[in-house]
Amino acid sequence: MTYLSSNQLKQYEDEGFVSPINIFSKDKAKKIRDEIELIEKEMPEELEKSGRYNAHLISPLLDEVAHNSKILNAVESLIGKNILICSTTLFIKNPNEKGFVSYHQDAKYIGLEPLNWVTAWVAITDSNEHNGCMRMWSGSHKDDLKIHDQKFNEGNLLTRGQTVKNVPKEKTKALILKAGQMSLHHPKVVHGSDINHSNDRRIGFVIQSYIGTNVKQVLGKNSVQLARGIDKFNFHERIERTKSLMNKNDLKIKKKENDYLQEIFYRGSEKKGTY
Ligand SMILES: O=C(O)CCC(=O)C(=O)O
Repeated sequence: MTYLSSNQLKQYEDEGFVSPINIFSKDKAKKIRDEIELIEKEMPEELEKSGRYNAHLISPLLDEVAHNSKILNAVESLIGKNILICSTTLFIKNPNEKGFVSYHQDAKYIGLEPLNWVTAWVAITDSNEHNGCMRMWSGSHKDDLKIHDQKFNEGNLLTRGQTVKNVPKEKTKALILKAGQMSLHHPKVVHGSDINHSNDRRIGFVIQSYIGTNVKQVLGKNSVQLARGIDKFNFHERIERTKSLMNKNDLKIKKKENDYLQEIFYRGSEKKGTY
């Protein structure tokens, strides 16, 4: 189940995203939140800054999400049946912080080519206009890649504060999700998100991205996990799935992978941001 319907495929084709898609229950989402918060309590710096990447390598519940068959069925509808998991990111916006995401296109800086890949944004808490859900510029994935300013601005949760100018706000759509739902978005769709004005955290676990086995990393190196199918290309090194929470060896692998990501994200940049 949960292969995308023809209406959902049309939404993706026309708008560059499909949302909302039910994945797991609110109770399951709460258990996942508890596991994230346990890691934060036991290892206060582990998920901070560039540590927010690849938490699925140290958390069995996030690993389960990344390999969830409902998500993979939907992803298969878009990129085919041979699927790799290439990095994940926790996008957390705490209340009383000024975190936002400037409008950008993922394909501009992630280095994955060809664009046979898709990002899954999984809501671990509700995500809505009050707490800073993602907004998508509907249809913008049909255009070329746009010029991005690099702003390194305070509060921006993107590495370099990559920003597309003059986004017509009236053409953007809020992706409102309940905890346990997800959205899928195209590598070229312009999207961003505002500040969290609520008094609770907004947590998104983002598989960024699911890539077809034919996709290369052209800016550096990423290791991957096989999520489904077969990989006859073998472009990437493989990482084992975690078997236990905060396992010492997994923590080392996560660190190594995140160092690779820093090289990709800051390639050619004179300055380095927070993430
Ligand atoms: O979580 C957010 O607000 C933005 C996430 C994002 O930009 C992405 O998933 O590509």
